[in-house]
Amino acid sequence: MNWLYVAVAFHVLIALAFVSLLLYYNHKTNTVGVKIATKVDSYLKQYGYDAAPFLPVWYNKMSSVVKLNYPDNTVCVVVLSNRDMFEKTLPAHLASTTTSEDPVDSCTKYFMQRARELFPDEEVDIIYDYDLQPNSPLPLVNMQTVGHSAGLAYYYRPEEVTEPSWGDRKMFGCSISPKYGGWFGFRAVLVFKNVQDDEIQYLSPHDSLPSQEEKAKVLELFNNEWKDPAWRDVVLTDDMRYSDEQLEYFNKLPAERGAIVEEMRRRYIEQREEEQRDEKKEL
Ligand code: B12
Repeated sequence: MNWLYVAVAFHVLIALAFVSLLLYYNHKTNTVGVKIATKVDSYLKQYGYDAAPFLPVWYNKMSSVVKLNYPDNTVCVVVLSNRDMFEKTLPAHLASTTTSEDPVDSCTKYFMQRARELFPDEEVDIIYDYDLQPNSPLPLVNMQTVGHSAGLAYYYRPEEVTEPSWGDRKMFGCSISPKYGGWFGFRAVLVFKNVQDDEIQYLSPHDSLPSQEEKAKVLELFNNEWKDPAWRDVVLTDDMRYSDEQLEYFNKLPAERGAIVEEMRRRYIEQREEEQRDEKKEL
Protein backbone atom coordinates (compact mmCIF):
# COMPACT_ATOMS: atom_id res chain seq x y z
CA MET A 1 0.00 0.00 0.00
CA ASN A 2 2.85 2.35 0.97
CA TRP A 3 4.40 1.84 -2.44
CA LEU A 4 1.17 3.01 -4.06
CA TYR A 5 1.31 6.32 -2.13
CA VAL A 6 4.95 6.79 -3.11
CA ALA A 7 4.17 6.13 -6.78
CA VAL A 8 1.21 8.59 -6.77
CA ALA A 9 3.26 11.25 -4.96
CA PHE A 10 6.08 10.73 -7.45
CA HIS A 11 3.74 11.23 -10.43
CA VAL A 12 2.17 14.33 -8.86
CA LEU A 13 5.66 15.77 -8.33
CA ILE A 14 6.62 15.10 -11.97
CA ALA A 15 3.38 16.73 -13.17
CA LEU A 16 4.00 19.79 -10.94
CA ALA A 17 7.55 20.13 -12.22
CA PHE A 18 6.29 19.90 -15.81
CA VAL A 19 3.59 22.57 -15.26
CA SER A 20 6.12 24.89 -13.54
CA LEU A 21 8.49 24.47 -16.49
CA LEU A 22 5.70 25.27 -18.92
CA LEU A 23 4.73 28.37 -16.92
CA TYR A 24 8.37 29.47 -16.71
CA TYR A 25 8.87 28.97 -20.44
CA ASN A 26 5.62 30.78 -21.24
CA HIS A 27 6.70 33.67 -18.99
CA LYS A 28 10.12 33.87 -20.68
CA THR A 29 8.73 33.83 -24.20
CA ASN A 30 5.64 35.92 -23.54
CA THR A 31 7.35 38.95 -22.05
CA VAL A 32 5.81 42.41 -22.34
CA GLY A 33 8.16 43.26 -25.25
CA VAL A 34 7.20 40.10 -27.15
CA LYS A 35 3.49 40.78 -26.55
CA ILE A 36 3.76 44.36 -27.84
CA ALA A 37 5.74 43.34 -30.93
CA THR A 38 3.31 40.49 -31.65
CA LYS A 39 0.37 42.91 -31.48
CA VAL A 40 2.11 45.32 -33.87
CA ASP A 41 3.14 42.46 -36.18
CA SER A 42 -0.34 40.89 -36.26
CA TYR A 43 -1.90 44.23 -37.20
CA LEU A 44 0.69 45.23 -39.81
CA LYS A 45 1.09 41.80 -41.45
CA GLN A 46 -2.00 42.28 -43.67
CA TYR A 47 -0.42 45.49 -45.07
CA GLY A 48 2.94 43.93 -45.97
CA TYR A 49 4.97 44.85 -42.90
CA ASP A 50 6.75 42.63 -40.32
CA ALA A 51 7.69 43.65 -36.78
CA ALA A 52 10.04 42.28 -34.09
CA PRO A 53 11.15 43.45 -30.63
CA PHE A 54 14.60 44.54 -29.48
CA LEU A 55 16.17 46.50 -26.61
CA PRO A 56 18.42 49.58 -26.85
CA VAL A 57 21.05 47.72 -24.79
CA TRP A 58 21.38 45.02 -27.49
CA TYR A 59 21.57 47.61 -30.27
CA ASN A 60 23.93 50.00 -28.46
CA LYS A 61 26.40 47.20 -27.65
CA MET A 62 26.74 46.57 -31.40
CA SER A 63 26.26 49.99 -32.95
CA SER A 64 29.59 51.77 -32.59
CA VAL A 65 28.69 55.18 -34.04
CA VAL A 66 24.93 55.76 -33.99
CA LYS A 67 23.40 55.24 -30.56
CA LEU A 68 19.80 54.99 -29.36
CA ASN A 69 19.36 57.35 -26.47
CA TYR A 70 16.84 55.44 -24.35
CA PRO A 71 17.23 53.42 -21.14
CA ASP A 72 18.71 49.96 -21.74
CA ASN A 73 15.56 47.87 -21.35
CA THR A 74 13.04 50.13 -23.10
CA VAL A 75 10.79 48.08 -25.39
CA CYS A 76 11.50 48.88 -29.07
CA VAL A 77 9.93 47.34 -32.16
CA VAL A 78 11.52 47.39 -35.62
CA VAL A 79 9.28 47.34 -38.69
CA LEU A 80 10.28 46.25 -42.19
CA SER A 81 8.25 46.18 -45.38
CA ASN A 82 8.03 43.16 -47.66
CA ARG A 83 6.83 42.88 -51.28
CA ASP A 84 3.15 43.08 -50.29
CA MET A 85 3.42 46.63 -48.96
CA PHE A 86 4.12 47.89 -52.46
CA GLU A 87 1.94 45.41 -54.38
CA LYS A 88 -1.17 45.38 -52.17
CA THR A 89 -1.18 48.37 -49.80
CA LEU A 90 0.50 51.20 -51.67
CA PRO A 91 -1.99 51.42 -54.61
CA ALA A 92 -4.96 52.00 -52.27
CA HIS A 93 -2.92 54.51 -50.28
CA LEU A 94 -2.01 56.38 -53.47
CA ALA A 95 -5.67 56.59 -54.47
CA SER A 96 -6.64 57.97 -51.06
CA THR A 97 -4.08 60.77 -50.80
CA THR A 98 -2.78 63.75 -52.76
CA THR A 99 0.32 64.27 -50.63
CA SER A 100 3.53 65.37 -52.34
CA GLU A 101 5.53 63.28 -49.84
CA ASP A 102 7.42 60.18 -51.01
CA PRO A 103 4.60 57.59 -51.46
CA VAL A 104 6.28 54.73 -49.54
CA ASP A 105 7.20 57.10 -46.70
CA SER A 106 3.68 58.52 -46.59
CA CYS A 107 2.12 55.02 -46.62
CA THR A 108 4.50 53.83 -43.88
CA LYS A 109 3.83 56.93 -41.77
CA TYR A 110 0.09 56.29 -42.03
CA PHE A 111 0.39 52.67 -40.86
CA MET A 112 2.93 53.42 -38.11
CA GLN A 113 0.49 55.96 -36.69
CA ARG A 114 -2.33 53.38 -36.84
CA ALA A 115 0.01 50.90 -35.06
CA ARG A 116 0.72 53.50 -32.37
CA GLU A 117 -3.04 53.92 -31.83
CA LEU A 118 -3.22 50.24 -30.80
CA PHE A 119 -1.56 51.40 -27.55
CA PRO A 120 -3.56 54.44 -26.38
CA ASP A 121 -2.02 54.32 -22.89
CA GLU A 122 1.60 54.27 -24.05
CA GLU A 123 3.96 57.02 -25.13
CA VAL A 124 5.46 55.87 -28.42
CA ASP A 125 8.25 57.59 -30.37
CA ILE A 126 8.48 56.68 -34.05
CA ILE A 127 11.85 56.86 -35.80
CA TYR A 128 11.87 56.39 -39.60
CA ASP A 129 14.70 54.94 -41.67
CA TYR A 130 15.25 58.30 -43.39
CA ASP A 131 15.37 60.40 -40.16
CA LEU A 132 18.78 62.04 -39.77
CA GLN A 133 20.57 63.47 -36.74
CA PRO A 134 20.42 67.29 -36.60
CA ASN A 135 23.14 68.92 -38.73
CA SER A 136 24.67 65.56 -39.60
CA PRO A 137 24.53 63.03 -42.46
CA LEU A 138 24.21 60.25 -39.86
CA PRO A 139 20.83 58.55 -39.41
CA LEU A 140 18.96 58.71 -36.10
CA VAL A 141 19.16 54.95 -36.00
CA ASN A 142 21.26 52.48 -37.99
CA MET A 143 18.49 50.26 -39.31
CA GLN A 144 20.76 47.39 -40.35
CA THR A 145 22.16 47.06 -36.83
CA VAL A 146 18.61 47.31 -35.48
CA GLY A 147 17.56 44.46 -37.80
CA HIS A 148 20.50 42.40 -36.55
CA SER A 149 19.78 43.06 -32.86
CA ALA A 150 16.10 42.15 -33.37
CA GLY A 151 17.18 38.86 -34.98
CA LEU A 152 15.30 39.71 -38.21
CA ALA A 153 18.15 40.02 -40.68
CA TYR A 154 21.88 39.40 -40.40
CA TYR A 155 23.95 42.53 -41.02
CA TYR A 156 26.96 41.59 -43.19
CA ARG A 157 29.62 44.21 -42.54
CA PRO A 158 32.78 44.64 -44.63
CA GLU A 159 34.85 44.24 -41.42
CA GLU A 160 33.67 40.63 -41.19
CA VAL A 161 35.55 39.69 -44.35
CA THR A 162 39.07 38.76 -43.36
CA GLU A 163 40.77 38.95 -46.78
CA PRO A 164 38.73 41.48 -48.75
CA SER A 165 39.13 41.62 -52.55
CA TRP A 166 38.31 45.35 -52.36
CA GLY A 167 41.40 46.36 -50.37
CA ASP A 168 41.01 49.79 -48.74
CA ARG A 169 37.95 50.84 -50.75
CA LYS A 170 35.03 52.09 -48.60
CA MET A 171 32.31 49.42 -48.74
CA PHE A 172 28.75 49.53 -47.42
CA GLY A 173 27.30 46.67 -45.38
CA CYS A 174 24.15 44.80 -46.34
CA SER A 175 21.42 42.96 -44.40
CA ILE A 176 20.00 39.63 -45.53
CA SER A 177 16.92 38.03 -43.99
CA PRO A 178 16.54 34.24 -43.98
CA LYS A 179 12.87 34.77 -44.91
CA TYR A 180 13.12 37.54 -47.52
CA GLY A 181 16.75 37.45 -48.66
CA GLY A 182 17.28 41.08 -49.74
CA TRP A 183 13.65 41.60 -50.83
CA PHE A 184 12.61 43.93 -48.03
CA GLY A 185 13.24 47.45 -46.70
CA PHE A 186 13.65 48.67 -43.14
CA ARG A 187 11.02 51.28 -42.38
CA ALA A 188 10.76 52.34 -38.76
CA VAL A 189 11.44 51.82 -35.09
CA LEU A 190 8.66 52.25 -32.51
CA VAL A 191 9.98 53.09 -29.05
CA PHE A 192 7.62 52.35 -26.15
CA LYS A 193 9.16 54.94 -23.86
CA ASN A 194 7.40 53.90 -20.65
CA VAL A 195 7.66 50.14 -21.05
CA GLN A 196 10.69 48.23 -19.77
CA ASP A 197 11.35 44.53 -20.30
CA ASP A 198 13.91 42.74 -18.12
CA GLU A 199 12.87 39.24 -19.15
CA ILE A 200 13.02 39.28 -22.94
CA GLN A 201 15.64 37.00 -24.50
CA TYR A 202 18.03 38.10 -27.24
CA LEU A 203 17.71 35.93 -30.37
CA SER A 204 20.63 36.18 -32.76
CA PRO A 205 19.79 36.51 -36.48
CA HIS A 206 20.27 33.51 -38.73
CA ASP A 207 23.49 33.74 -40.72
CA SER A 208 22.39 32.51 -44.16
CA LEU A 209 25.85 33.09 -45.66
CA PRO A 210 28.25 31.45 -43.19
CA SER A 211 31.35 31.18 -45.39
CA GLN A 212 33.82 33.99 -46.02
CA GLU A 213 33.28 33.57 -49.78
CA GLU A 214 29.50 34.06 -49.48
CA LYS A 215 29.92 37.10 -47.21
CA ALA A 216 32.42 38.69 -49.61
CA LYS A 217 30.19 37.91 -52.62
CA VAL A 218 27.06 39.59 -51.22
CA LEU A 219 29.04 42.70 -50.30
CA GLU A 220 30.62 42.87 -53.76
CA LEU A 221 27.20 42.55 -55.42
CA PHE A 222 25.58 45.11 -53.11
CA ASN A 223 28.36 47.63 -53.62
CA ASN A 224 29.13 47.13 -57.30
CA GLU A 225 25.77 46.26 -58.86
CA TRP A 226 23.03 47.19 -56.43
CA LYS A 227 20.45 47.75 -59.21
CA ASP A 228 20.89 44.14 -60.28
CA PRO A 229 18.70 41.93 -58.04
CA ALA A 230 21.51 39.35 -57.57
CA TRP A 231 22.38 40.61 -54.05
CA ARG A 232 18.72 40.27 -53.00
CA ASP A 233 18.66 36.73 -54.40
CA VAL A 234 21.55 35.26 -52.39
CA VAL A 235 18.94 33.40 -50.32
CA LEU A 236 16.17 31.57 -52.17
CA THR A 237 12.86 33.36 -51.50
CA ASP A 238 10.90 32.87 -54.73
CA ASP A 239 7.46 34.09 -53.69
CA MET A 240 8.85 37.05 -51.75
CA ARG A 241 10.63 38.70 -54.69
CA TYR A 242 9.50 42.16 -55.83
CA SER A 243 7.57 42.45 -59.10
CA ASP A 244 9.48 44.04 -62.01
CA GLU A 245 7.55 47.25 -61.40
CA GLN A 246 8.53 47.36 -57.72
CA LEU A 247 12.18 46.64 -58.51
CA GLU A 248 12.19 49.39 -61.14
CA TYR A 249 10.60 51.78 -58.61
CA PHE A 250 13.22 51.15 -55.91
CA ASN A 251 16.07 51.29 -58.42
CA LYS A 252 15.06 54.81 -59.47
CA LEU A 253 15.89 58.01 -57.62
CA PRO A 254 12.84 59.36 -55.74
CA ALA A 255 12.52 62.27 -58.20
CA GLU A 256 12.24 59.81 -61.12
CA ARG A 257 9.46 57.65 -59.65
CA GLY A 258 6.51 59.92 -60.63
CA ALA A 259 5.47 58.02 -63.79
CA ILE A 260 5.32 54.67 -61.97
CA VAL A 261 3.31 56.22 -59.13
CA GLU A 262 0.80 57.76 -61.56
CA GLU A 263 0.43 54.46 -63.44
CA MET A 264 -0.19 52.57 -60.16
CA ARG A 265 -2.77 55.13 -59.03
CA ARG A 266 -4.56 55.06 -62.43
CA ARG A 267 -4.61 51.24 -62.50
CA TYR A 268 -6.00 50.99 -58.97
CA ILE A 269 -8.78 53.54 -59.59
CA GLU A 270 -9.70 51.84 -62.89
CA GLN A 271 -9.82 48.40 -61.20
CA ARG A 272 -11.99 49.73 -58.39
CA GLU A 273 -14.42 51.35 -60.84
CA GLU A 274 -14.63 48.08 -62.76
CA GLU A 275 -15.36 46.15 -59.52
CA GLN A 276 -18.07 48.67 -58.62
CA ARG A 277 -19.66 48.31 -62.09
CA ASP A 278 -19.62 44.48 -61.67
CA GLU A 279 -21.23 44.76 -58.22
CA LYS A 280 -24.02 46.95 -59.64
CA LYS A 281 -24.65 44.44 -62.45
CA GLU A 282 -25.03 41.63 -59.88
CA LEU A 283 -27.62 43.59 -57.85
C1 B12 B 1 22.95 57.02 -45.85
C2 B12 B 1 22.36 55.81 -46.57
C3 B12 B 1 22.79 55.57 -47.86
C4 B12 B 1 23.93 56.36 -48.51
C5 B12 B 1 25.27 55.87 -47.91
C6 B12 B 1 25.29 54.35 -47.65
C7 B12 B 1 25.80 53.92 -46.27
N1 B12 B 1 25.54 52.68 -45.91
O1 B12 B 1 26.39 54.68 -45.52
C8 B12 B 1 23.72 56.06 -50.02
C9 B12 B 1 22.93 57.20 -50.65
C10 B12 B 1 24.99 55.82 -50.84
C11 B12 B 1 22.84 54.83 -49.97
C12 B12 B 1 22.57 54.04 -51.06
C13 B12 B 1 21.82 52.87 -51.04
N2 B12 B 1 21.10 52.41 -50.03
CO1 B12 B 1 21.10 53.26 -48.28
N3 B12 B 1 20.88 53.98 -46.59
C14 B12 B 1 21.42 54.97 -45.93
C15 B12 B 1 20.87 55.11 -44.50
C16 B12 B 1 19.82 56.23 -44.50
C17 B12 B 1 21.92 55.37 -43.43
C18 B12 B 1 23.19 54.52 -43.55
C19 B12 B 1 24.23 55.07 -42.60
O2 B12 B 1 24.67 56.18 -42.71
N4 B12 B 1 24.61 54.32 -41.57
C20 B12 B 1 25.51 54.80 -40.50
C21 B12 B 1 26.88 54.15 -40.64
C22 B12 B 1 27.82 54.70 -39.58
O3 B12 B 1 26.64 52.74 -40.43
P1 B12 B 1 27.74 51.60 -40.75
O4 B12 B 1 28.80 52.15 -41.59
O5 B12 B 1 26.99 50.42 -41.17
O6 B12 B 1 28.37 51.39 -39.29
C23 B12 B 1 27.59 50.69 -38.32
C24 B12 B 1 28.11 49.29 -38.09
O7 B12 B 1 29.52 49.29 -38.18
C25 B12 B 1 27.66 49.05 -36.64
N5 B12 B 1 28.44 48.03 -35.98
C26 B12 B 1 29.65 48.14 -35.41
N6 B12 B 1 30.05 46.97 -34.88
C27 B12 B 1 29.04 46.07 -35.09
C28 B12 B 1 28.91 44.73 -34.76
C29 B12 B 1 27.73 44.05 -35.13
C30 B12 B 1 27.59 42.60 -34.82
C31 B12 B 1 26.68 44.72 -35.82
C32 B12 B 1 25.44 44.03 -36.23
C33 B12 B 1 26.82 46.09 -36.16
C34 B12 B 1 28.00 46.73 -35.79
O8 B12 B 1 27.81 50.30 -36.00
C35 B12 B 1 27.76 51.37 -36.96
C36 B12 B 1 26.57 52.28 -36.69
O9 B12 B 1 26.69 52.85 -35.42
C37 B12 B 1 20.23 53.69 -44.29
C38 B12 B 1 18.96 53.69 -43.42
C39 B12 B 1 19.29 53.75 -41.97
N7 B12 B 1 18.62 54.59 -41.24
O10 B12 B 1 20.13 53.01 -41.48
C40 B12 B 1 19.91 53.25 -45.73
C41 B12 B 1 20.09 51.75 -46.16
C42 B12 B 1 21.40 51.27 -45.55
N8 B12 B 1 20.18 51.79 -47.59
C43 B12 B 1 19.63 50.78 -48.14
C44 B12 B 1 19.59 50.54 -49.55
C45 B12 B 1 18.75 49.37 -50.03
C46 B12 B 1 20.32 51.36 -50.42
C47 B12 B 1 20.36 51.25 -51.95
C48 B12 B 1 20.33 49.85 -52.55
C49 B12 B 1 19.34 52.18 -52.60
C50 B12 B 1 17.93 51.78 -52.47
N9 B12 B 1 17.34 51.23 -53.49
O11 B12 B 1 17.33 52.01 -51.43
C51 B12 B 1 21.68 52.00 -52.26
C52 B12 B 1 22.85 51.03 -52.43
C53 B12 B 1 24.15 51.54 -51.90
C54 B12 B 1 25.34 51.04 -52.64
N10 B12 B 1 25.51 49.77 -52.78
O12 B12 B 1 26.11 51.82 -53.12
C55 B12 B 1 18.99 49.85 -47.14
C56 B12 B 1 19.82 48.59 -46.93
C57 B12 B 1 18.95 47.35 -46.85
C58 B12 B 1 19.76 46.12 -46.62
N11 B12 B 1 19.18 45.01 -47.00
O13 B12 B 1 20.84 46.14 -46.08
C59 B12 B 1 18.86 50.81 -45.88
C60 B12 B 1 18.94 50.11 -44.53
C61 B12 B 1 17.54 51.57 -46.03
C62 B12 B 1 16.29 50.77 -45.82
N12 B12 B 1 15.19 51.51 -45.77
O14 B12 B 1 16.23 49.57 -45.71
N13 B12 B 1 22.31 54.64 -48.75
